[in-house]
Amino acid sequence: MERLVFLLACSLLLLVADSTVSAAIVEHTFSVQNLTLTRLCNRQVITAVNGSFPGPRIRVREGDTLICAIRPGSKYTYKFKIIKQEGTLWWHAHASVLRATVHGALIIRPRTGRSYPFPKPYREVPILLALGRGPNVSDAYTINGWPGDLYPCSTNQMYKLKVERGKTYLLRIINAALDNQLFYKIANHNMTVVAVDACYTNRYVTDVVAIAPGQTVDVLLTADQPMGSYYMAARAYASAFGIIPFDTTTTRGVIVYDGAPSSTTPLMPVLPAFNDTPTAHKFYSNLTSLVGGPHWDPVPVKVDHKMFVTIGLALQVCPSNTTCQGPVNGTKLSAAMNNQSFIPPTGLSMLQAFFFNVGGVYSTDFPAKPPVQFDYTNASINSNLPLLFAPKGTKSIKLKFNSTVEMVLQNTAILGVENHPMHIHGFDFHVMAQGFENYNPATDASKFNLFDPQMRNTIAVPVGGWAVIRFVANNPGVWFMHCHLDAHLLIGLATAFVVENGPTPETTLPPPPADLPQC
Ligand SMILES: *[C@@H]1O[C@H](CO)[C@@H](O)[C@H](O)[C@H]1NC(C)=O
Ligand SMILES: *[C@@H]1O[C@H](CO)[C@@H](O)[C@H](O)[C@H]1NC(C)=O
Ligand SMILES: *[C@@H]1O[C@H](CO)[C@@H](O)[C@H](O)[C@H]1NC(C)=O
Ligand SMILES: *[C@@H]1O[C@H](CO)[C@@H](O)[C@H](O)[C@H]1NC(C)=O
Ligand SMILES: *[C@@H]1O[C@H](CO)[C@@H](O)[C@H](O)[C@H]1NC(C)=O
Ligand SMILES: *[C@@H]1O[C@H](CO)[C@@H](O)[C@H](O)[C@H]1NC(C)=O
Ligand SMILES: *[C@@H]1O[C@H](CO)[C@@H](O)[C@H](O)[C@H]1NC(C)=O
Ligand SMILES: *[C@@H]1O[C@H](CO)[C@@H](O)[C@H](O)[C@H]1NC(C)=O
Ligand SMILES: *[C@@H]1O[C@H](CO)[C@@H](O)[C@H](O)[C@H]1NC(C)=O
Ligand SMILES: *[C@@H]1O[C@H](CO)[C@@H](O)[C@H](O)[C@H]1NC(C)=O
Ligand SMILES: [Cu+2]
Repeated sequence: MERLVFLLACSLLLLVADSTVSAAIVEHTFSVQNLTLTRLCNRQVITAVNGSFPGPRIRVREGDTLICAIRPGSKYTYKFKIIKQEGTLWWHAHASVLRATVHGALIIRPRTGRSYPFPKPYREVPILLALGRGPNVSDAYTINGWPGDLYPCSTNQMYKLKVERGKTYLLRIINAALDNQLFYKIANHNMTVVAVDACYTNRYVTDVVAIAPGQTVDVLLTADQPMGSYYMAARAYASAFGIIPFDTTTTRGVIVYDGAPSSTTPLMPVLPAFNDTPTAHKFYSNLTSLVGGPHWDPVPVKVDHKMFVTIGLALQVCPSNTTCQGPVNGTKLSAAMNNQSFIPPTGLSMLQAFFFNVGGVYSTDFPAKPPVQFDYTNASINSNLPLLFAPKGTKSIKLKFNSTVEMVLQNTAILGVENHPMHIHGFDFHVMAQGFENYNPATDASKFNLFDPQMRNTIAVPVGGWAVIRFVANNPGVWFMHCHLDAHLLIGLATAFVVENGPTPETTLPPPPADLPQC
């Protein structure tokens, strides 16, 4: 377990050397152990941190340095500088099988002296949505580790939140499931979204939240309904409904008003249908950023790198002496961006290769557009498509420090359309516009929101559609970009940005910690 690499909160934390620690230093020890749980009528052994599922909640403030040790007394520690603003992130194990259970909330508080740009909530409540068990089609979803009473043997295995009538709560919702986007709803209550992916939004009132793996959504919930109890519930948003099997169960927890008679039967929200793309799209596309709010960045106007990137599935030819029965005989499933299917290097990491200037680990020739143009979202031109067989490689995108990237992410219909939640490490990006079918620069560029586009680190690209993002490459290093559906990440739906150093010490990648474990 020493070699388990924790990717703390995925993105905007910087692994730093000892010399650069700052503000408060928060130390945490993670003890990775087997945990025996009784869930869904069975005793199950899972890998968990500190004997709890989800793992322990970590609280820090903006600017703190977080030091994590895997197992008490371990000589391997990981130091992270919290460069991210206040908000909700999550920490998790890197290996996918472990990530299903080795994860927890990471709550970043405003630094002392700064308040929230919304009314101070009475209490904060993390809502961690996850799988009951992974990594294949799971048995159950869970809310804060509990499946809820719709599952067998689970009447008392339900997350319960007691609230005081009239008070406002900040729910920090995290989707930690490996492969499922989710709809989340609370009976008879609206929610007011105030942040997504730890970026403030204009307040947005909704009765349903759509959330992709890797995303977080912070909502204010006011207990303003009659005394009683109300279910909160989550189930899948399956954009490839009918093509890809998924867990169709529903997890629920209950919100109980303090003083409500214990005999009341909770009200159940009506969840959207699994394939309710209009509801998901409405939520995903209606959000806007809080202009002028803490940590807000204006939209970069001048673009240095324009990229058009297709995202979707592909096939890989199997060696002739193996039996391989993918969607087409003799092949197995793959996934690609611009006809390139990513394989991570097995030896030296890309970041180390970049820092020590070691060649042969990755190349920097990831194409800026697909090799051919075609009707990307037309399902009838499918099996004979030119991008069907994508070569495997470790191709990255080299960026000058401080240059601005604009990337059109275009879903393809190769083997079926699907909403892919694309995640970039190291940067928040502006979501300029999103839509269905093929991106058309002549008509769609005029739809760009140049004033208050939502900022995110994971964009759920509309199924059979596109999204345009912009960001400034002001964070030197090697940053992974990948689909946050684990099944797609594992078969190559990824690439990486290699961002050159800037002119000053603060804009130069620090050396790796001396005690960085060798994998
Ligand atoms: C995990 O448990 C250890 C030992 O009991 C404790 O010192 C540590 O603070 C716990 N870690 C977290 C992150 O809560
Ligand atoms: C944890 O459980 C796995 C599988 O059940 C077993 O192989 C392993 O030895 C256990 N590890 C410890 C430390 O008990
Ligand atoms: C997941 O599914 C794959 C393919 O169907 C199978 O080979 C594998 O054993 C399954 N893993 C688990 C943990 O059930
Ligand atoms: C939720 O908000 C909608 C739209 O603003 C409103 O029509 C509805 O009455 C609200 N519902 C509750 C329970 O407050
Ligand atoms: C919100 O979504 C609906 C449905 O997709 C759309 O008609 C409307 O224009 C959107 N509003 C904003 C402000 O984005
Ligand atoms: C298939 O052929 C390759 C190359 O000749 C060889 O390395 C591999 O062991 C063979 N695999 C099987 C399953 O026979
Ligand atoms: C798949 O291909 C193999 C080898 O070419 C062949 O023996 C087998 O019958 C094929 N299976 C199907 C379902 O077509
Ligand atoms: C999709 O492609 C087929 C085959 O080229 C074509 O006949 C059809 O018109 C296309 N559909 C649309 C909506 O363009
Ligand atoms: C995609 O890559 C494959 C494998 O290298 C190649 O055969 C194919 O021509 C490429 N597609 C296009 C459109 O260039
Ligand atoms: C990055 O670019 C911005 C805007 O073009 C400029 O204001 C800033 O000074 C640049 N930063 C560095 C370190 O070059
Ligand atoms: Cu995907």
